Amino acid sequence: MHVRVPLNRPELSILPQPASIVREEGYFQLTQDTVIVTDQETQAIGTLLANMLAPALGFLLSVLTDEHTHLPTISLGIDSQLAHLGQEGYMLKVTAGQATLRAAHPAGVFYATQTLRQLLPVEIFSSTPVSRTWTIPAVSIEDFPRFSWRGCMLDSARHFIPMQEVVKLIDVLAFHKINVLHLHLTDDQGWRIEIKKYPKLTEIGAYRRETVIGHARRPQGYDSTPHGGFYSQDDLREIVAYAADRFMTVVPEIDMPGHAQSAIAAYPELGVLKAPVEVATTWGIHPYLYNPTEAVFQFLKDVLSEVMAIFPSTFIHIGGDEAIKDQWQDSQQVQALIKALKLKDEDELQSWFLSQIRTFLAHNNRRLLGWDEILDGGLPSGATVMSWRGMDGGIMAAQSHHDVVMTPTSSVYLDYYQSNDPAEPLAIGGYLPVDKVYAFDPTPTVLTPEQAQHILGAQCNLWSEYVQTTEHLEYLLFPRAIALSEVVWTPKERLEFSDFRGRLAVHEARLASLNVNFRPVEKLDQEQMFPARADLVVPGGF
Ligand code: TNX
Repeated sequence: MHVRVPLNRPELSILPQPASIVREEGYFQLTQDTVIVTDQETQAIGTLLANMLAPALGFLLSVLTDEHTHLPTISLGIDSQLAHLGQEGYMLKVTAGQATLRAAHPAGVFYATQTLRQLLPVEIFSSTPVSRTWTIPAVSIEDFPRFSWRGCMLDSARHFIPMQEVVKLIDVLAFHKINVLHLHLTDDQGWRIEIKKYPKLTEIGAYRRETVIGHARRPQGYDSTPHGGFYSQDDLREIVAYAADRFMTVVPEIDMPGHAQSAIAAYPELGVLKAPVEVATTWGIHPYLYNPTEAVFQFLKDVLSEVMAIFPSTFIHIGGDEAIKDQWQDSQQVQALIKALKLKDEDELQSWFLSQIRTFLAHNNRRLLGWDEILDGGLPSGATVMSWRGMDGGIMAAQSHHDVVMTPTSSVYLDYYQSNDPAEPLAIGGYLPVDKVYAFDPTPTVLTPEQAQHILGAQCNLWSEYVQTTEHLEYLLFPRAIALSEVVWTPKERLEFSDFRGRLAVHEARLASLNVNFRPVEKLDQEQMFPARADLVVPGGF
């Protein structure tokens, strides 16, 4: 008998909500006798599942590739018949006798295991053994994502995010079926990636003398405390491999031609002024730009070569944002170049600059991705746009047949305040409560169906100017990144905030067991008590 159940039934609190889920009768019991049976392509996923369940179970389930077992099984496998569910879709059927996880591709089987974890009692997330009966409700699930780009950006440049936190967040984000981790690795306040050919990038560029205290628009002095750190190439390879095992791509960002002060602090000859400058100690837009010369292009190509050797991602993010052009305007040599190239202005020079980089990346079979300022002065051919200053840049790009990732400040900037509560920790500004993230639709209605195909998906961005601890980082991420995960995974017609809220209330016990800090959902009820704060102005390019 098939029963359509209310979506927010606690035992079926799955985040993000699957495309279709039907509760069947009965339960599967997971015991010491249960075995995980896999085929060759899903063996690693089976092992990962066994390892994820082991701490709470207190025993490690065996992973076998022998199909003729008589034991109760969790069966993982590839089934080409499920090609209609796409690259990442899956089927999960649980009966009293067996849990069957199938997909046309391994990514789908991985996502089925993440759903399975959420069907188990919440104690399964405990890091120490819990003695209880482990039941899984009988269900039929067919599930697939709405978008192929389901991302989250972490800013390791403004405040360094330690290795173990990055690894922890990969686990938590993959658990919510996020499949892109965008790492913002370079900025005015710090260079965070080891480059062997240019050791000073990290020797000098990875450290700043001190940091502004309080909000940069209302500074309260400087803290006289050095801040810094960087990832070695081995660290980054470990991050890439860890993410790949969880079907997540790590997209590196090397910002140019602006947000380059830490690189210029390390090698002043890269800059327009050639004068020494230190790694920035305050936030906001800084004027230091790379000089558009052959030597600087060589430097950038050398850096990108090392980046590409670490990151297999097809997309390489080159920033392109907030490059105010004062230094290019004031430089005779740059102005002469603009003339010689018969360009109209500095915006066209930026477009020309990025076209050089685009060509280099294309020779290496990579694609250039940049913030929407790369539209200024003409979009380099084949470039993909990350639309952050609203949706318009993304709309323009999609209309001219370029791929787009939507990431507008108004819907997905997790550095914004999530509440008007005066007790909230200092943030950059803005107001982005979780329900506003949830209401975000990455596909603008003005696009034709063909143009809408260019919307690869969306991501949330967590800029870290005001984020000094991992607890704070997680507090800003959760639950808003989970709301985003549902926006980009679940079919639009299945999205309903009150239902999400109900499931989230159950889910919080899982997050707590996973040692993840989050803003409790019950606090949402208090929100109307707080008057709108005048200081939560939209920061806009701060
Ligand atoms: C704008 S979003 C920036 C970042 C800041 C952020 C703060 C983007 C491409 N550039 O450099 O950290 O605002 O919200």
